[in-house]
Amino acid sequence: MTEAPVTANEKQRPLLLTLAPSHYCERARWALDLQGIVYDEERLAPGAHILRAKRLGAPTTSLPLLLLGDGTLYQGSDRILDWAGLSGGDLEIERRLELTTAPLIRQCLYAGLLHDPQSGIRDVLLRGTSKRQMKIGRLTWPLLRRIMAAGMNAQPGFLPDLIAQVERELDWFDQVLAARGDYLVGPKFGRTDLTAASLFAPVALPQVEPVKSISSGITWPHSLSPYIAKWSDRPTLRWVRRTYKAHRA
Ligand SMILES: N[C@@H](CCC(=O)N[C@@H](CS)C(=O)NCC(=O)O)C(=O)O
Repeated sequence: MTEAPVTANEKQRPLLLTLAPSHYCERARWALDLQGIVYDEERLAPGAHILRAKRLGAPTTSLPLLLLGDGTLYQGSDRILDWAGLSGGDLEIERRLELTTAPLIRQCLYAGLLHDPQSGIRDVLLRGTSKRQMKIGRLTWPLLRRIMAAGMNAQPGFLPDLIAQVERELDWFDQVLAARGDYLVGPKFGRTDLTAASLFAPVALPQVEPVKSISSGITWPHSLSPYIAKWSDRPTLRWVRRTYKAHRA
């Protein structure tokens, strides 16, 4: 079989490196899609991402990373949004979402998911990665899951407090929406809407691609399922699903 010729253009496509279910990675992915930027995505398994980021010379190991054809590297969803030309957001709202709301949501969900062998989170984290990473990820999962839980301080004992803190973030954002309406800044969909919708997506569960496929197969543990159900009707999460439906397709 002859290989299809690779054009210079294809060679130079930006490469987005992700941990697929990460909401920060979804934020970057959505921004590139919204701006019509053609890129490739490389999904990495937790653990394997550390080697990849270090080899690329990234300052830290966190994803998303965006690698341009000329070797320029952008780390962090915020910088990737800037590079993609998404400007004009509300800095204060985005900062709270990025630095407080999103880490809390992640810590809370992983405090339940990583400790329940039936949750399906292992397969969600490994889906779409290379065969080798998938194999190593499965073999090392008992250790990997403990390292992840320790790294995020995601322990089941913290769940009552984490749930209360997530509820405070939902209270805050319900109020933001009540004050601003469906578009947070200006008359149309923009950077802050995209940021809020993507960072709340893990609890809003929009049934829109690519989030739908990436997160499929999750079974919520009993420690979380009543809250996921209860939160679902909150204005914030209804807005997230509406926003995904209207703007993510
Ligand atoms: N503020 C960063 C946060 C990125 C972040 O926390 N990424 C997580 C995934 S949700 C990560 O890569 N964790 C693994 C690590 O730091 O090695 C952003 O907006 O990109």
